[in-house]
Amino acid sequence: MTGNIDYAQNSTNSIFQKKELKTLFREIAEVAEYLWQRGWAERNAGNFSINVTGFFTGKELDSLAAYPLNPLTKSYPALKRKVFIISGTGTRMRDMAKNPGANICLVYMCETGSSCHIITQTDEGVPVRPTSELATHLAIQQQLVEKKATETVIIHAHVTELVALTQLPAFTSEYAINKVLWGMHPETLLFLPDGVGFIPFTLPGSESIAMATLKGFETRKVVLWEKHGCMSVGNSIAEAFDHLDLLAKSAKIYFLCRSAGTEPEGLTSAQLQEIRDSGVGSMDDYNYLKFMI
Ligand code: 2HA
Ligand code: ZN
Repeated sequence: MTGNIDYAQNSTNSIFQKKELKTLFREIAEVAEYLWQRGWAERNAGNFSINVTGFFTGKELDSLAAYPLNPLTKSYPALKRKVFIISGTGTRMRDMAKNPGANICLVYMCETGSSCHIITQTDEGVPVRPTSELATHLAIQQQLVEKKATETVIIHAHVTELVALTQLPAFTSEYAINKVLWGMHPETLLFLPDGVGFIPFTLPGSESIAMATLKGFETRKVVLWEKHGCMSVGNSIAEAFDHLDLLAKSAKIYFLCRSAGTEPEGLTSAQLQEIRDSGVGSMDDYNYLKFMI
């Protein structure tokens, strides 16, 4: 769906005129382009959700209850009366980059959190349905709300370098995959001191992948799905992307060393400890580094 926003979203024009949404659409477009250019969102791969409840007044929220109701297979009580921008099912990231308004789905969670009102419609008046990974997005969004976390954005992408790493039996444990990712570049440990979660292969779009991912996000900002892709949370869509970009860099360095015919040494335990102890330079976001190898 690459049509013009005003044309493609007739019924929701007034909502889309919100200043905050216009700014957000620019950020979405930028990151969608990165995901597409890096080859991390082939065909209709990749999806995201953003909690945008703060953009709406109580009165505006009330008015959203008039839109068509879509029952959910599970209830998310902590998400009642919350509004989310979620990528539309079957949409392509390369189209999202050109026109987010025509490719996202705006949903308003009902009073009980067991259904959502779908605000966005096509020109034909058909509701734009959310991504197939909706169960995982809502489960994590609920966890973020319950934890009172500052993060509002979740991205799922098929980060090639990370998927490739999970194809290697040597890295199919949280310990091994964190060791190699941290070992390839100091910034990976500095910006992701809690490391990544690792979920053995689970059916995409299923309730079981949602539950397993939820567990991973209890302590991490990124969770890898074996032989499929990854999920990342952030305070902005740019930050969620940055986590994936950083990890991809580490994985790329590993594969470059391997294609040069050698096994990389990796940062040694002493070097990693030195980095943990320092919390230096541009990395002042994390001046305490707690996770030990
Ligand atoms: O959005 O990537 O895992 C399509 C997917 C499902
Ligand atoms: Zn996927």
